[in-house]
Amino acid sequence: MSTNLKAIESNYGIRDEYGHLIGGEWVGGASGKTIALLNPATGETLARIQAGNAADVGRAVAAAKAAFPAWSQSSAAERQDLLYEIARRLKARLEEYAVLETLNNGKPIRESLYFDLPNAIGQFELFAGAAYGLHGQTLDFPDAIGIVHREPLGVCAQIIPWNVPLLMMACKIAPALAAGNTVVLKPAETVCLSVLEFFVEMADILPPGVVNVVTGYGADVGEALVTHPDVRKVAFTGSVATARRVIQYASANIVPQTLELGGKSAHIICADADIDAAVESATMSTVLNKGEVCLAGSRLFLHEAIEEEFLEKFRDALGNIRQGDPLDPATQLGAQASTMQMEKIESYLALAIEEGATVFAGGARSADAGLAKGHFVQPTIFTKVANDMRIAQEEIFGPVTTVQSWRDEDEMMARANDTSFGLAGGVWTRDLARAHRIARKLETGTVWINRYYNLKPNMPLGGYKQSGFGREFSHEVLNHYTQTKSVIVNLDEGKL
Ligand code: TXE
Repeated sequence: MSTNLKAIESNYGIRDEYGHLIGGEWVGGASGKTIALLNPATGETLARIQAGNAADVGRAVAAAKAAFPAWSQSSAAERQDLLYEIARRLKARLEEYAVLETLNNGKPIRESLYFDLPNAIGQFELFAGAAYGLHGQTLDFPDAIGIVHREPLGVCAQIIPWNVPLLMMACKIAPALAAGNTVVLKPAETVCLSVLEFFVEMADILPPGVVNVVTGYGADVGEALVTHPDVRKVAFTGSVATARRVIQYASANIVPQTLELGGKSAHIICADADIDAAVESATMSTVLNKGEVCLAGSRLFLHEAIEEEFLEKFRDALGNIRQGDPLDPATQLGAQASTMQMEKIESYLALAIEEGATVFAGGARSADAGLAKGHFVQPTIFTKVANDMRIAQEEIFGPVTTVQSWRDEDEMMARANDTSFGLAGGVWTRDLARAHRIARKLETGTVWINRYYNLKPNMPLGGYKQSGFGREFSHEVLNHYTQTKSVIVNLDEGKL
């Protein structure tokens, strides 16, 4: 990487204040109130955003509704071209967007550069191609022909979280636009700098009103958006608690929803696993994005034959993790994204002790004086964890892994599946049959065998159970952004 990232940080004109993007214009919010976006590694204010309200949402939905007829009738070639252009713009300024993601979220720059941005670009490229591939089907009957058209839905409300904003934005907007829908996006009120800067470019690329952004708190903007009578689809990524509300809001107007929620994924290590590779994987699974990832393999199941060796190596590996300035290319563990998230993690660190778990590594805020101003947590391993403890059942969303041991595969599988979540899982073994047996039994939307955390733009991603419903990241998502219309043509003129 040739560019000096620090130089980008100082030169990259982050605005003091961002408006809402409505109908192609950046406008102030009706409330006149703003919210500070912070750098969680230092506590400094980076910029301010509008604290939106229902009036702002009303204007944005009206703009998206007005843009829908022309956009939905545009040619696939046109939409493909524009989606590729979006991907090209992301690539052209990849390092700048990566810096913004890191500044506001606290994730290590190496992750923004090599995980978040490439995956976000992949979504636009995938759905640029998909725009052309979208078509209906024909049905043949003895006395009629059926034509099944695929049509877009209309205005889509999309609510995204703060942990991987650019990627969440991409995987929601790209399929919606490819299918001919228009969008009102609500990013998280704590982390959205990269998304807002990117929308400055999007406003340049797309016709006015095709994408709109309203910032603000969930209770003000999110609720107004989901309950708006002109919204035809809701896509939400966030917590189960908020999803319960979103489901209720969306039920008022019978609006279809896709929900991508939390996880508490089992990462299963068998006795015959490649221990060093599995340790590396567990280490990455603990620290990637500071553990603020719904897919994290945060419940580690170690076969008792290798448990001792594994734990020693795992602790050593976490001990060698470089934590610090998220903009430093050598940093592997950054800062938790917000004060709220930091406090949540600290409460779980305390709860683990109350519940009787053993701190095998970490277990506290990072003590290094250089990290005192930011939200830094030591990478943590809890052992002696029972599956019914809250730390084994609830999403901590920090660099914290809980360990359970096992001997009998069936008994372990019962525990692995004994969770309200079902997002992902992993298994490490050299035994092919066992790997597939376990993968088949895991009640989750994704299973990795002998690797973890590998995303492909075209792999369906989504959850079983309370991890949500619907899928993202693949052509399958286009079913959530289109509806079919069956047209039956009579061929037998003498009959009705
Ligand atoms: O989530 P919320 P929070 C989990 C993770 C985390 C916990 C809490 O465990 O610690 O959730 O995070 C918007 N109507 N995940 O409180 O509230 C909100 O403004 C409509 C896992 O930040 O779900 C933001 O834009 N929208 C998850 C988005 O919902 C509302 C990623 C997510 O915030 C709203 C994030 C309302 N009433 C958190 N209230 C994942 N699956 O990756 C809030 N929002």
